[in-house]
Amino acid sequence: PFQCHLSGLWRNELGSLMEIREVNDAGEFSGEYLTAVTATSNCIRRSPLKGAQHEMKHRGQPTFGFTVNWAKFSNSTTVFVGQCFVDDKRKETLKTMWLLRQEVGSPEDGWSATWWVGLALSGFTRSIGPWI
Ligand code: B9F
Repeated sequence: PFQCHLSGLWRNELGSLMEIREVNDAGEFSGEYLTAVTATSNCIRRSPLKGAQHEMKHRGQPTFGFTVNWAKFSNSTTVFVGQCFVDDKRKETLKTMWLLRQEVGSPEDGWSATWWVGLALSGFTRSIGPWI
C-alpha cells in the first residue's frame, strides 16, 4: 500500500495545470491553477488555490478539497473535492468533482447563474510541465 502525495504539478483532461505546494502538518496546502479553458474573452491568468487534506496516518489515499479564486480575470469561484489514488505501480491520480459559481447581482438572479453552474468529474495525472 503506497501513499499518495498531493504536492507537485498536475494536469487534467482539459489540459489545465495546477501546482500544489507542500502539505503542512495540519493538512493545509496552497498552490496555483492555470485553466486551459474559459468562456469569456478575458485573458486567462494563474489563479491561487487553497485547500485541506485529510490526515494520512492510517490511510494512504487521502481525500481533500480546495478552492480556486479566479479573481484575476473573472468574478467566479470554483471548489474541487476529491481523492488521491495510487496504484500498485505507484502511479498517482486525483479523482475530483467541481462546482463553479459566478457572481450575480442579487439572489433573484440565481437562475441566470444556475444554468452554467457546473457539476463535473475531473481527473488529474502528474505532469512535467511546462509551468509558466
Ligand atoms: O471560465 C470561468 C469563468 C467564470 C466567469 C466567466 C468565465 C473561469 C475559469 C473556470 C475554469 C473551470 C474549468 N477549468 C478546469 O480546469 S473550473 C472547472 C473546470 N476545470 C462563463 C461563465 C461561467 C463560466 C464560464 Fe465563466
